[in-house]
Amino acid sequence: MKLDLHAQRILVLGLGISGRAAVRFCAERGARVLAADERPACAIGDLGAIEACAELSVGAPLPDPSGFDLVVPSPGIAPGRYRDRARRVMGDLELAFRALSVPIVAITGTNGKSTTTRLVEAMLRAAGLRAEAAGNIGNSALDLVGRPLDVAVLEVSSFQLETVEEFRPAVSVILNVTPDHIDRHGGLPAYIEAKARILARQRPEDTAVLSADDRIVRELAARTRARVRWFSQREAIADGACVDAGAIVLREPGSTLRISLESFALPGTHNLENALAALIAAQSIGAAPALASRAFEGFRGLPHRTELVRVRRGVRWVNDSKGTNVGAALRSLESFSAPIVWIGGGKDKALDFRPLAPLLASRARAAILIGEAAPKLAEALAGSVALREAGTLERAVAMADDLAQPGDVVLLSPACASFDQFRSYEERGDRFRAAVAGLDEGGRR
Ligand code: UMA
Repeated sequence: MKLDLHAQRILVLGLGISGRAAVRFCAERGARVLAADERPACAIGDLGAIEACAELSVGAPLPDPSGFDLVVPSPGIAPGRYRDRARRVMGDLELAFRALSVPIVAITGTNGKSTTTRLVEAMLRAAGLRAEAAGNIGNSALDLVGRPLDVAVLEVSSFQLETVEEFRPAVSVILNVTPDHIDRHGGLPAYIEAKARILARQRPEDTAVLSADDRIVRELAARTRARVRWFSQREAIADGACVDAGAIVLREPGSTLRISLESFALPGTHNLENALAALIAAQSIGAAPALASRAFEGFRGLPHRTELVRVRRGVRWVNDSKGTNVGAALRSLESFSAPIVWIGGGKDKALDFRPLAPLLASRARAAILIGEAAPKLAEALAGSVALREAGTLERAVAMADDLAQPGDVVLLSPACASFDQFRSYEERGDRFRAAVAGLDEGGRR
Protein backbone atom coordinates (compact mmCIF):
# COMPACT_ATOMS: atom_id res chain seq x y z
CA MET A 1 0.00 0.00 0.00
CA LYS A 2 1.25 3.51 -0.82
CA LEU A 3 2.24 5.59 2.19
CA ASP A 4 1.10 9.08 3.02
CA LEU A 5 3.84 10.60 5.14
CA HIS A 6 2.49 14.15 5.11
CA ALA A 7 2.64 15.74 8.60
CA GLN A 8 3.66 12.40 10.13
CA ARG A 9 6.12 12.53 13.03
CA ILE A 10 9.01 10.32 12.00
CA LEU A 11 12.11 9.27 13.91
CA VAL A 12 15.04 8.21 11.73
CA LEU A 13 17.63 6.22 13.69
CA GLY A 14 21.20 6.29 12.41
CA LEU A 15 22.61 8.80 9.94
CA GLY A 16 24.77 6.65 7.72
CA ILE A 17 23.85 5.72 4.17
CA SER A 18 20.32 4.46 4.90
CA GLY A 19 19.41 7.08 7.47
CA ARG A 20 20.44 9.99 5.28
CA ALA A 21 18.37 8.64 2.38
CA ALA A 22 15.41 8.07 4.71
CA VAL A 23 15.53 11.60 6.16
CA ARG A 24 15.52 13.11 2.66
CA PHE A 25 12.74 10.80 1.45
CA CYS A 26 10.44 11.46 4.42
CA ALA A 27 11.07 15.21 4.51
CA GLU A 28 10.36 15.53 0.77
CA ARG A 29 6.98 13.93 1.43
CA GLY A 30 6.03 16.47 4.06
CA ALA A 31 6.91 14.54 7.22
CA ARG A 32 8.29 16.14 10.38
CA VAL A 33 11.54 14.30 10.92
CA LEU A 34 13.80 13.90 13.94
CA ALA A 35 17.14 12.53 12.72
CA ALA A 36 19.15 10.76 15.44
CA ASP A 37 22.60 9.23 15.71
CA GLU A 38 24.61 8.30 18.77
CA ARG A 39 27.91 9.41 17.33
CA PRO A 40 28.94 13.05 17.78
CA ALA A 41 28.44 15.39 14.83
CA CYS A 42 32.15 15.56 14.07
CA ALA A 43 32.29 11.78 13.58
CA ILE A 44 29.23 11.60 11.32
CA GLY A 45 30.38 13.94 8.59
CA ASP A 46 28.53 16.74 6.82
CA LEU A 47 25.09 17.21 8.36
CA GLY A 48 24.12 20.31 6.36
CA ALA A 49 21.64 18.56 4.07
CA ILE A 50 19.97 16.86 7.04
CA GLU A 51 19.76 20.02 9.16
CA ALA A 52 18.03 21.74 6.25
CA CYS A 53 15.04 19.41 6.42
CA ALA A 54 15.02 17.73 9.85
CA GLU A 55 15.57 18.27 13.55
CA LEU A 56 18.80 16.72 14.81
CA SER A 57 19.76 14.63 17.83
CA VAL A 58 23.41 13.60 17.65
CA GLY A 59 26.03 12.51 20.12
CA ALA A 60 23.31 11.51 22.59
CA PRO A 61 21.41 8.30 23.42
CA LEU A 62 18.74 7.45 20.83
CA PRO A 63 15.46 9.30 21.56
CA ASP A 64 12.44 7.49 22.98
CA PRO A 65 10.53 6.21 19.93
CA SER A 66 7.13 6.07 21.63
CA GLY A 67 5.95 9.55 20.63
CA PHE A 68 6.41 9.04 16.88
CA ASP A 69 4.02 7.84 14.17
CA LEU A 70 6.81 5.93 12.47
CA VAL A 71 10.35 4.84 13.31
CA VAL A 72 12.77 4.31 10.42
CA PRO A 73 15.80 2.48 11.84
CA SER A 74 19.07 1.99 10.00
CA PRO A 75 19.90 -1.67 9.44
CA GLY A 76 22.88 -1.53 11.79
CA ILE A 77 20.67 -0.64 14.78
CA ALA A 78 19.44 -3.71 16.63
CA PRO A 79 15.61 -3.96 16.94
CA GLY A 80 15.93 -4.38 20.70
CA ARG A 81 16.82 -0.68 20.82
CA TYR A 82 13.41 0.54 19.56
CA ARG A 83 10.90 -2.21 18.71
CA ASP A 84 8.99 -2.47 21.97
CA ARG A 85 8.29 1.24 22.25
CA ALA A 86 7.67 2.07 18.58
CA ARG A 87 4.11 2.35 17.20
CA ARG A 88 5.21 1.44 13.71
CA VAL A 89 8.56 0.48 12.21
CA MET A 90 9.69 0.50 8.57
CA GLY A 91 13.23 0.40 7.29
CA ASP A 92 14.36 2.14 4.11
CA LEU A 93 13.73 -1.08 2.16
CA GLU A 94 10.05 -1.07 3.07
CA LEU A 95 9.74 2.66 2.31
CA ALA A 96 11.36 2.08 -1.09
CA PHE A 97 9.05 -0.84 -1.82
CA ARG A 98 6.02 1.36 -1.14
CA ALA A 99 7.33 4.12 -3.40
CA LEU A 100 8.80 2.16 -6.32
CA SER A 101 6.51 1.58 -9.28
CA VAL A 102 8.72 -0.97 -11.06
CA PRO A 103 9.13 -4.70 -10.33
CA ILE A 104 11.84 -5.67 -7.89
CA VAL A 105 14.38 -8.46 -8.06
CA ALA A 106 15.63 -8.94 -4.48
CA ILE A 107 18.68 -11.01 -3.66
CA THR A 108 19.67 -12.35 -0.27
CA GLY A 109 21.81 -15.17 1.13
CA THR A 110 24.78 -15.34 3.44
CA ASN A 111 27.37 -15.08 0.68
CA GLY A 112 27.44 -14.03 -2.96
CA LYS A 113 24.72 -11.37 -2.66
CA SER A 114 26.67 -8.46 -4.09
CA THR A 115 28.19 -10.40 -6.98
CA THR A 116 24.79 -11.83 -7.92
CA THR A 117 23.14 -8.42 -7.63
CA ARG A 118 25.68 -6.85 -9.97
CA LEU A 119 25.39 -9.81 -12.33
CA VAL A 120 21.58 -9.53 -12.50
CA GLU A 121 21.90 -5.79 -13.12
CA ALA A 122 24.42 -6.42 -15.94
CA MET A 123 22.24 -9.18 -17.42
CA LEU A 124 19.11 -7.06 -17.46
CA ARG A 125 21.02 -4.24 -19.12
CA ALA A 126 22.49 -6.64 -21.68
CA ALA A 127 18.91 -7.67 -22.47
CA GLY A 128 17.89 -4.05 -23.07
CA LEU A 129 16.13 -3.35 -19.78
CA ARG A 130 16.78 -0.27 -17.67
CA ALA A 131 18.00 -1.77 -14.41
CA GLU A 132 19.87 -0.38 -11.43
CA ALA A 133 21.17 -2.06 -8.28
CA ALA A 134 20.87 -0.73 -4.72
CA GLY A 135 20.47 -1.88 -1.12
CA ASN A 136 23.03 -3.67 1.00
CA ILE A 137 25.43 -3.34 -1.94
CA GLY A 138 26.25 0.17 -0.72
CA ASN A 139 23.44 2.63 -1.48
CA SER A 140 19.92 2.92 -0.12
CA ALA A 141 17.05 1.27 -2.02
CA LEU A 142 15.43 4.72 -1.69
CA ASP A 143 17.98 6.07 -4.16
CA LEU A 144 16.08 4.25 -6.93
CA VAL A 145 12.75 5.96 -6.25
CA GLY A 146 11.86 8.22 -9.18
CA ARG A 147 14.62 6.94 -11.44
CA PRO A 148 13.67 5.99 -15.01
CA LEU A 149 13.85 2.23 -14.62
CA ASP A 150 12.22 -0.99 -15.81
CA VAL A 151 13.50 -3.10 -12.90
CA ALA A 152 15.01 -2.39 -9.47
CA VAL A 153 17.64 -4.92 -8.39
CA LEU A 154 18.04 -4.94 -4.60
CA GLU A 155 20.60 -6.69 -2.46
CA VAL A 156 18.86 -7.25 0.85
CA SER A 157 20.48 -8.25 4.15
CA SER A 158 18.96 -10.01 7.14
CA PHE A 159 19.16 -6.68 8.99
CA GLN A 160 17.08 -4.96 6.31
CA LEU A 161 14.56 -7.79 6.13
CA GLU A 162 13.90 -7.44 9.88
CA THR A 163 12.16 -4.13 9.25
CA VAL A 164 9.94 -4.94 6.27
CA GLU A 165 6.16 -5.22 6.44
CA GLU A 166 4.63 -5.64 2.96
CA PHE A 167 7.88 -5.94 0.98
CA ARG A 168 7.09 -8.16 -2.01
CA PRO A 169 9.68 -8.66 -4.73
CA ALA A 170 8.47 -9.99 -8.09
CA VAL A 171 11.55 -12.21 -8.02
CA SER A 172 13.34 -13.21 -4.83
CA VAL A 173 16.66 -15.06 -4.70
CA ILE A 174 18.10 -16.91 -1.70
CA LEU A 175 21.61 -18.05 -2.56
CA ASN A 176 22.63 -19.91 0.61
CA VAL A 177 22.25 -19.70 4.38
CA THR A 178 25.13 -20.49 6.73
CA PRO A 179 25.72 -19.01 10.19
CA ASP A 180 26.45 -15.28 10.20
CA HIS A 181 25.54 -12.28 12.38
CA ILE A 182 24.72 -14.64 15.23
CA ASP A 183 25.77 -11.92 17.71
CA ARG A 184 23.04 -9.64 16.34
CA HIS A 185 20.22 -12.16 15.75
CA GLY A 186 20.89 -14.22 18.86
CA GLY A 187 21.00 -17.58 17.07
CA LEU A 188 20.78 -19.34 13.71
CA PRO A 189 16.97 -19.82 13.81
CA ALA A 190 16.39 -16.06 14.16
CA TYR A 191 18.84 -15.37 11.32
CA ILE A 192 16.96 -17.86 9.09
CA GLU A 193 13.64 -16.26 10.06
CA ALA A 194 14.95 -12.86 8.98
CA LYS A 195 16.08 -14.26 5.62
CA ALA A 196 12.71 -16.00 5.13
CA ARG A 197 10.93 -12.65 5.24
CA ILE A 198 11.99 -12.07 1.61
CA LEU A 199 9.46 -14.80 0.68
CA ALA A 200 6.64 -14.04 3.09
CA ARG A 201 4.57 -11.65 0.95
CA GLN A 202 5.20 -13.17 -2.46
CA ARG A 203 2.18 -14.39 -4.42
CA PRO A 204 1.73 -17.22 -6.94
CA GLU A 205 2.50 -14.90 -9.88
CA ASP A 206 5.92 -14.10 -8.31
CA THR A 207 9.06 -16.22 -8.47
CA ALA A 208 11.40 -17.49 -5.74
CA VAL A 209 14.83 -18.60 -6.98
CA LEU A 210 16.23 -21.04 -4.43
CA SER A 211 19.31 -23.22 -4.02
CA ALA A 212 18.54 -26.92 -4.18
CA ASP A 213 22.05 -27.62 -2.85
CA ASP A 214 21.60 -25.79 0.46
CA ARG A 215 19.62 -27.67 3.07
CA ILE A 216 18.33 -24.61 4.88
CA VAL A 217 17.29 -22.85 1.66
CA ARG A 218 15.57 -26.02 0.42
CA GLU A 219 13.43 -26.07 3.52
CA LEU A 220 12.46 -22.44 3.02
CA ALA A 221 10.57 -23.41 -0.16
CA ALA A 222 7.67 -24.40 2.07
CA ARG A 223 7.44 -20.77 3.21
CA THR A 224 6.44 -19.16 -0.09
CA ARG A 225 3.38 -19.10 -2.32
CA ALA A 226 5.55 -18.02 -5.27
CA ARG A 227 6.59 -20.28 -8.13
CA VAL A 228 9.83 -21.87 -6.97
CA ARG A 229 12.65 -22.14 -9.51
CA TRP A 230 15.68 -24.09 -8.31
CA PHE A 231 19.37 -23.96 -9.09
CA SER A 232 21.82 -26.77 -8.46
CA GLN A 233 25.35 -27.83 -9.28
CA ARG A 234 24.61 -31.38 -8.20
CA GLU A 235 21.32 -32.49 -9.70
CA ALA A 236 19.15 -32.06 -12.81
CA ILE A 237 16.47 -29.41 -12.40
CA ALA A 238 13.03 -29.38 -14.07
CA ASP A 239 12.27 -25.67 -13.48
CA GLY A 240 15.39 -23.58 -12.98
CA ALA A 241 19.04 -24.13 -13.83
CA CYS A 242 21.82 -26.67 -13.46
CA VAL A 243 25.26 -27.25 -14.95
CA ASP A 244 26.18 -29.70 -17.68
CA ALA A 245 29.49 -29.95 -19.55
CA GLY A 246 30.56 -26.32 -19.39
CA ALA A 247 27.08 -24.90 -19.92
CA ILE A 248 24.11 -23.77 -17.89
CA VAL A 249 20.99 -25.75 -18.66
CA LEU A 250 18.07 -23.41 -18.12
CA ARG A 251 14.69 -25.09 -17.99
CA GLU A 252 11.10 -24.14 -17.54
CA PRO A 253 8.04 -26.13 -18.45
CA GLY A 254 8.13 -26.64 -22.23
CA SER A 255 11.56 -25.08 -22.86
CA THR A 256 15.21 -25.99 -22.38
CA LEU A 257 18.10 -23.65 -23.22
CA ARG A 258 21.85 -24.26 -23.06
CA ILE A 259 23.92 -21.19 -22.20
CA SER A 260 27.68 -21.55 -22.60
CA LEU A 261 29.87 -20.67 -19.61
CA GLU A 262 32.92 -20.18 -21.80
CA SER A 263 33.05 -16.43 -21.25
CA PHE A 264 32.28 -16.59 -17.50
CA ALA A 265 35.58 -15.66 -15.88
CA LEU A 266 34.90 -15.71 -12.12
CA PRO A 267 36.67 -18.48 -10.17
CA GLY A 268 35.15 -21.03 -7.81
CA THR A 269 31.98 -23.09 -7.55
CA HIS A 270 30.37 -20.35 -5.46
CA ASN A 271 30.53 -17.99 -8.42
CA LEU A 272 28.97 -20.62 -10.64
CA GLU A 273 26.14 -20.75 -8.13
CA ASN A 274 25.81 -16.95 -8.40
CA ALA A 275 25.67 -17.20 -12.21
CA LEU A 276 22.95 -19.88 -12.13
CA ALA A 277 20.79 -17.88 -9.75
CA ALA A 278 21.32 -14.63 -11.67
CA LEU A 279 20.33 -16.16 -14.99
CA ILE A 280 17.10 -17.64 -13.60
CA ALA A 281 16.28 -14.31 -11.95
CA ALA A 282 16.94 -12.39 -15.16
CA GLN A 283 14.78 -14.78 -17.20
CA SER A 284 12.02 -14.68 -14.60
CA ILE A 285 11.76 -10.89 -14.75
CA GLY A 286 11.53 -10.93 -18.54
CA ALA A 287 15.08 -10.83 -19.96
CA ALA A 288 15.88 -13.10 -22.91
CA PRO A 289 18.53 -15.53 -21.56
CA ALA A 290 20.58 -15.48 -24.78
CA LEU A 291 20.95 -11.69 -24.43
CA ALA A 292 21.27 -11.69 -20.63
CA SER A 293 24.15 -14.17 -20.73
CA ARG A 294 26.20 -11.76 -22.82
CA ALA A 295 26.87 -10.06 -19.48
CA PHE A 296 29.25 -12.93 -18.64
CA GLU A 297 31.70 -11.37 -21.05
CA GLY A 298 33.51 -8.57 -19.31
CA PHE A 299 32.05 -9.34 -15.86
CA ARG A 300 35.15 -9.42 -13.71
CA GLY A 301 33.66 -9.59 -10.24
CA LEU A 302 33.79 -7.13 -7.37
CA PRO A 303 36.68 -5.82 -5.32
CA HIS A 304 37.48 -7.62 -2.04
CA ARG A 305 35.85 -10.89 -3.21
CA THR A 306 38.49 -13.49 -4.09
CA GLU A 307 40.25 -10.67 -5.93
CA LEU A 308 43.70 -11.45 -7.29
CA VAL A 309 45.77 -8.42 -6.27
CA ARG A 310 49.28 -9.48 -7.18
CA VAL A 311 51.40 -12.34 -8.47
CA ARG A 312 54.89 -12.04 -7.07
CA ARG A 313 57.67 -14.60 -7.35
CA GLY A 314 55.12 -17.27 -8.27
CA VAL A 315 52.88 -16.53 -5.27
CA ARG A 316 49.28 -15.38 -5.91
CA TRP A 317 48.00 -12.87 -3.36
CA VAL A 318 44.21 -12.90 -3.07
CA ASN A 319 42.07 -10.32 -1.27
CA ASP A 320 38.80 -11.78 0.00
CA SER A 321 38.26 -9.26 2.78
CA LYS A 322 34.49 -9.63 2.17
CA GLY A 323 34.84 -13.18 3.50
CA THR A 324 33.43 -12.03 6.83
CA ASN A 325 31.93 -15.32 8.01
CA VAL A 326 32.91 -18.98 8.17
CA GLY A 327 30.82 -20.00 5.14
CA ALA A 328 32.45 -17.35 2.97
CA ALA A 329 35.96 -18.31 4.06
CA LEU A 330 35.23 -21.99 3.34
CA ARG A 331 34.03 -21.16 -0.17
CA SER A 332 37.09 -19.08 -0.79
CA LEU A 333 39.45 -21.78 0.51
CA GLU A 334 37.68 -24.34 -1.70
CA SER A 335 38.39 -22.19 -4.78
CA PHE A 336 42.14 -22.85 -4.64
CA SER A 337 43.86 -26.19 -4.88
CA ALA A 338 47.38 -24.77 -4.49
CA PRO A 339 48.85 -24.76 -0.99
CA ILE A 340 47.30 -21.80 0.80
CA VAL A 341 48.77 -19.46 3.36
CA TRP A 342 45.57 -18.30 5.02
CA ILE A 343 45.16 -15.00 6.86
CA GLY A 344 42.11 -14.98 9.14
CA GLY A 345 40.70 -13.29 12.20
CA GLY A 346 39.20 -9.95 13.16
CA LYS A 347 35.99 -9.27 15.08
CA ASP A 348 34.14 -12.45 15.96
CA LYS A 349 30.38 -12.54 15.30
CA ALA A 350 29.80 -15.41 17.75
CA LEU A 351 30.53 -17.94 15.00
CA ASP A 352 31.81 -21.50 15.37
CA PHE A 353 35.23 -21.61 13.65
CA ARG A 354 35.69 -25.39 13.87
CA PRO A 355 34.25 -26.10 10.37
CA LEU A 356 37.37 -24.37 8.97
CA ALA A 357 39.72 -26.99 10.43
CA PRO A 358 39.35 -29.87 7.91
CA LEU A 359 39.82 -27.66 4.84
CA LEU A 360 42.77 -25.82 6.37
CA ALA A 361 44.27 -29.20 7.33
CA SER A 362 44.11 -30.41 3.72
CA ARG A 363 44.93 -27.21 1.81
CA ALA A 364 46.81 -24.75 4.01
CA ARG A 365 50.53 -24.49 4.55
CA ALA A 366 49.86 -22.22 7.50
CA ALA A 367 47.17 -20.09 9.13
CA ILE A 368 48.19 -16.61 10.20
CA LEU A 369 45.83 -15.07 12.73
CA ILE A 370 45.02 -11.42 13.36
CA GLY A 371 42.74 -9.33 15.53
CA GLU A 372 40.46 -9.98 18.48
CA ALA A 373 39.31 -13.42 17.33
CA ALA A 374 42.86 -14.85 17.14
CA PRO A 375 42.75 -16.77 20.46
CA LYS A 376 39.33 -18.30 19.67
CA LEU A 377 40.51 -19.26 16.17
CA ALA A 378 43.72 -20.74 17.56
CA GLU A 379 41.70 -22.92 19.90
CA ALA A 380 39.29 -24.05 17.15
CA LEU A 381 42.10 -24.84 14.69
CA ALA A 382 44.66 -26.35 17.09
CA GLY A 383 46.24 -29.49 15.66
CA SER A 384 44.85 -29.04 12.13
CA VAL A 385 47.30 -26.54 10.66
CA ALA A 386 50.51 -24.68 11.53
CA LEU A 387 49.38 -21.55 13.38
CA ARG A 388 51.07 -18.16 13.63
CA GLU A 389 49.75 -15.16 15.49
CA ALA A 390 50.49 -11.84 13.77
CA GLY A 391 48.28 -9.32 15.56
CA THR A 392 48.06 -6.84 12.70
CA LEU A 393 47.34 -7.31 9.01
CA GLU A 394 50.61 -5.70 7.95
CA ARG A 395 52.55 -8.11 10.12
CA ALA A 396 50.50 -11.01 8.72
CA VAL A 397 51.42 -10.01 5.16
CA ALA A 398 55.11 -9.95 6.09
CA MET A 399 54.82 -13.37 7.75
CA ALA A 400 52.96 -14.78 4.74
CA ASP A 401 55.72 -13.48 2.50
CA ASP A 402 58.22 -15.48 4.53
CA LEU A 403 56.13 -18.66 4.51
CA ALA A 404 54.74 -18.81 0.96
CA GLN A 405 56.50 -20.91 -1.69
CA PRO A 406 56.25 -20.37 -5.46
CA GLY A 407 52.89 -21.79 -6.62
CA ASP A 408 51.18 -20.97 -3.30
CA VAL A 409 48.20 -18.71 -2.76
CA VAL A 410 48.19 -16.20 0.10
CA LEU A 411 44.53 -15.74 0.91
CA LEU A 412 43.03 -13.06 3.14
CA SER A 413 39.53 -14.44 3.82
CA PRO A 414 39.17 -13.67 7.52
CA ALA A 415 35.86 -15.34 8.52
CA CYS A 416 35.35 -12.33 10.80
CA ALA A 417 34.08 -8.78 10.65
CA SER A 418 36.68 -6.02 10.38
CA PHE A 419 35.51 -3.60 13.04
CA ASP A 420 38.11 -4.46 15.68
CA GLN A 421 40.94 -2.92 13.62
CA PHE A 422 39.31 -1.28 10.59
CA ARG A 423 36.34 0.91 9.67
CA SER A 424 35.02 -1.63 7.16
CA TYR A 425 35.91 -4.72 5.16
CA GLU A 426 36.80 -2.36 2.30
CA GLU A 427 39.39 -0.59 4.42
CA ARG A 428 40.80 -3.96 5.51
CA GLY A 429 41.03 -5.08 1.86
CA ASP A 430 42.64 -1.80 0.82
CA ARG A 431 45.20 -2.14 3.60
CA PHE A 432 45.95 -5.69 2.46
CA ARG A 433 46.45 -4.50 -1.13
CA ALA A 434 48.73 -1.70 0.08
CA ALA A 435 50.80 -4.06 2.24
CA VAL A 436 51.13 -6.54 -0.62
CA ALA A 437 52.06 -3.77 -3.07
CA GLY A 438 54.67 -2.65 -0.54
CA LEU A 439 56.53 -5.97 -0.56
CA ASP A 440 59.73 -5.25 -2.42
CA GLU A 441 60.19 -6.87 -5.78
CA GLY A 442 63.59 -8.37 -5.04
CA GLY A 443 64.29 -10.71 -2.16
CA ARG A 444 62.27 -11.36 0.94
CA ARG A 445 61.98 -8.70 3.60
N1 UMA B 1 24.31 3.95 14.85
C1 UMA B 1 23.83 4.40 16.07
N2 UMA B 1 23.56 3.46 17.03
C2 UMA B 1 23.73 2.10 16.83
C3 UMA B 1 24.21 1.66 15.57
C4 UMA B 1 24.49 2.62 14.61
O1 UMA B 1 23.67 5.60 16.28
O2 UMA B 1 23.42 1.30 17.72
C5 UMA B 1 24.61 4.93 13.81
C6 UMA B 1 26.10 5.04 13.53
O3 UMA B 1 26.71 6.00 14.35
C7 UMA B 1 26.13 5.43 12.05
C8 UMA B 1 24.83 4.90 11.50
O4 UMA B 1 24.01 4.51 12.60
O5 UMA B 1 26.19 6.83 11.84
C9 UMA B 1 25.16 3.69 10.63
O6 UMA B 1 24.03 2.96 10.29
P1 UMA B 1 24.22 1.49 9.67
O7 UMA B 1 25.20 0.72 10.48
O8 UMA B 1 22.87 0.88 9.49
O9 UMA B 1 24.95 1.76 8.28
P2 UMA B 1 24.52 2.50 6.96
O10 UMA B 1 25.62 3.44 6.63
O11 UMA B 1 23.15 3.03 6.97
O12 UMA B 1 24.66 1.27 5.93
C10 UMA B 1 23.59 0.32 5.82
C11 UMA B 1 24.19 -1.09 5.77
N3 UMA B 1 24.97 -1.33 7.00
C12 UMA B 1 24.66 -2.34 7.83
O13 UMA B 1 23.76 -3.12 7.62
C13 UMA B 1 25.51 -2.47 9.06
C14 UMA B 1 25.10 -1.22 4.56
O14 UMA B 1 25.52 -2.58 4.45
C15 UMA B 1 24.32 -0.86 3.30
O15 UMA B 1 25.18 -0.89 2.19
C16 UMA B 1 23.70 0.52 3.44
O16 UMA B 1 22.88 0.57 4.63
C17 UMA B 1 22.81 0.89 2.25
O17 UMA B 1 21.73 0.03 2.10
C18 UMA B 1 26.89 -2.85 4.85
C19 UMA B 1 26.95 -4.07 5.75
O18 UMA B 1 27.93 -4.23 6.45
C20 UMA B 1 27.72 -3.15 3.61
N4 UMA B 1 25.96 -4.97 5.71
C21 UMA B 1 25.98 -6.21 6.47
C22 UMA B 1 26.67 -7.31 5.68
O19 UMA B 1 26.72 -7.22 4.43
O20 UMA B 1 27.13 -8.29 6.31
C23 UMA B 1 24.56 -6.64 6.76
